[in-house]
Amino acid sequence: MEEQAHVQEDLASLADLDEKSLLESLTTRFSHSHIYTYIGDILVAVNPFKQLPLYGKEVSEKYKCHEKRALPPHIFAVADRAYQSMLGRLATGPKNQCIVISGESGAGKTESTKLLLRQLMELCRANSQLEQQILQVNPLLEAFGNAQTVMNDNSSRFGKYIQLRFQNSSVKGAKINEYLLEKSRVVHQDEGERNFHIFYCMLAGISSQDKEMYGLLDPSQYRYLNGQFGQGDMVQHWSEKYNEVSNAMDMVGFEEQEKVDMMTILAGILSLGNITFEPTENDALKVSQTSQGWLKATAGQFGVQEEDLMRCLTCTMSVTRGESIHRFHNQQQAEDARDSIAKVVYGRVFGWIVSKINELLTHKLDANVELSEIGILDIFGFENFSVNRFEQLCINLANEQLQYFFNHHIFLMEQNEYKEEGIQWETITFKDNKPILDLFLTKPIGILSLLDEQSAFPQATDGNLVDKLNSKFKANPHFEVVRSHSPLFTVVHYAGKVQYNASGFLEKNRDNIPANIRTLFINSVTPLLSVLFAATISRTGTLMPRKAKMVNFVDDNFNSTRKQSVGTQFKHSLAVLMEKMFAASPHFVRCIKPNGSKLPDQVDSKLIMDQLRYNGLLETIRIRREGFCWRPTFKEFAQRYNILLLKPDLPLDKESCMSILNTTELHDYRAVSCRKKYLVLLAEVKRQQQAQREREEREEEERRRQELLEEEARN
Ligand code: AOV
Ligand code: MG
Repeated sequence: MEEQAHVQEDLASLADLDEKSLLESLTTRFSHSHIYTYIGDILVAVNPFKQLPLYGKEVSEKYKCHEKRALPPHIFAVADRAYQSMLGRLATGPKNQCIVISGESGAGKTESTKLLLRQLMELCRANSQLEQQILQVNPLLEAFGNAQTVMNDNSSRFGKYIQLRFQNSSVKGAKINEYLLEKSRVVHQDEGERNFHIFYCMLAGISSQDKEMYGLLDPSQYRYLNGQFGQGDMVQHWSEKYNEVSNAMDMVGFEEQEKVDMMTILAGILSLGNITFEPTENDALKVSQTSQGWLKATAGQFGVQEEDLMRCLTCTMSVTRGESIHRFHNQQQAEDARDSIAKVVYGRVFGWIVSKINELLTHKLDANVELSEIGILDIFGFENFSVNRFEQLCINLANEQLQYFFNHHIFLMEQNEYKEEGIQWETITFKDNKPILDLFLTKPIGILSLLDEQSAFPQATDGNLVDKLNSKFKANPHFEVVRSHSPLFTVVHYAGKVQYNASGFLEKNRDNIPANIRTLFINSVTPLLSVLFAATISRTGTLMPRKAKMVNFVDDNFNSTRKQSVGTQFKHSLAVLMEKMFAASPHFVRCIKPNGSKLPDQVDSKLIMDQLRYNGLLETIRIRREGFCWRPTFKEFAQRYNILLLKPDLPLDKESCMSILNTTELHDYRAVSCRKKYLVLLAEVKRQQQAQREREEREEEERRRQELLEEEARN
């Protein structure tokens, strides 16, 4: 039986598929190092947390233009299918392809993305400068957008959609959309976590001469790094990474001056973090005596006047009826101002890197040539922490949207299978999460529009927002009111209930930069900084849809007259993404984390089961079980039930099956032999069998209990 299970490569063809058999098959296969398994056309990938000899040159060659079922399940097979489908060599469907990779933190999404990219480059035999550039995009983005977290040493702190553009069979360009960079990490990291990789790379990798030029000091000095750096091997590791990143930048096409500017700005962020404040004699606030040096350093690194920087930190200026009013900060406000400058600068550097990559990788595209596309989506999975903030709300909304997309796809897939077998499609319901999407997105009274409405009132508080939500949605089955002094509310997501804490929602949704800070940076003598602030960019600016083929940073990304809220932009970018995805042929990769300790060869069944539920695989199975769920072959069926006819030597064919079925009371079956030689039975049969089994078990238990009682009575 065990031998059987681990060779079963497509679990959708298991005769008897349920939650338990799914889990068992996956874990048995995993214990034999078969980390990849199909469920129909979905690839399930269980993270091995060790290097397996699965990705070498020969394997890569083998998976070029192969027959789907001829080779074991593999991530390269997904690349091949997408590529062949794009070229129209496989079944019909839209030419554009999208590969959706999902799974929780540390499940292996980013590794899968890299393997897919690599194989796609092999498939189109690019071997050009462009191929090298495309392959360098990931290390570059990872340096600036990934960080060590408790869940994953190389955790992506942003979502991305990479689109490869092809003309016939050869790649001509690439474009990246990034989603929701976790900027707050720049100024604060939780226990056991780190800042973005690039800071450590820079400190370990830059020569001491250059460090002096950038004004970089010993890593232990910097508050934003939490005093954490590492020694020996660690420093060696970061230093090698730095060379990698530096090479990647050269390869993609960044100019030397841009690199220097970027590093100087990052050094400025580190210095800024060390500025502290103290009260003056007359109750105002000033930069503390001990951090005057840091103020000077920061101003130098940002290329701004020390005076101007200080003013931005210690007071807010607003213009009312042509009069400018200065309001002095208290200690907390000054610290907030400092941190928000660090966040906005980092966010813009990241946004700029993405735009620059896009510009460099699309500028050769000819607007008059028709291109087809393969997109790869590597996006954060569903999150449910002890405290869930605005970021979790956005992430979970994205996951609802993807779940909706997924549901539609598997539902259609099942329907097609019925069609192919010539079976009448009966009404099978599926857990449609549209009502939850509506709760978020409906106008004028979805969660996001109410959030915008409240954000527009300068006086509104997060508490007001929650009151509004409570009064509008108290009757909504996907919303729950929380009785508490804190601004809490609960959303019943497809993957379970999540309680959100609305503290900071309005602020984060507005994401305003005070006018004086913008002016400060526009006047910077560092060219890159002044470009970064020359116009309004949203933090998700690179997500905005664009018609232009050439991506010009200033004109394209920064040009927005009316600033949109973060929620609205995110909603918009999701809508654009969905539109693209619905118009493409989808491929799904579901990544599974086998244990919570990042260890090889360890399996935590409950953890896996939870993930199967979150990522919709259990729902896939449920849909199947509601329909013709048991799909034995004629041979299997005849072997199992020939006893009913008392003819053990019955030929194992369709006719025998029909005779067997005629002797039973069953009606809900279809015998089909056109494609897969299935004999299909309806769920009802299974239910009857299950009920019978349960009855027998109960009787057996009752009998044992009686025996025990009698025994006790005898003693
Ligand atoms: P994620 O992208 O899904 O998490 P990663 O792709 O970064 O997860 O994988 C986490 C770690 O698991 C990697 O750094 C590798 O050590 C290991 N790993 C993943 N896939 C493989 C594989 N196929 N073979 C060997 N090791 C692997 V996150 O970005 O945190 O949501 O936010
Ligand atoms: Mg990742």
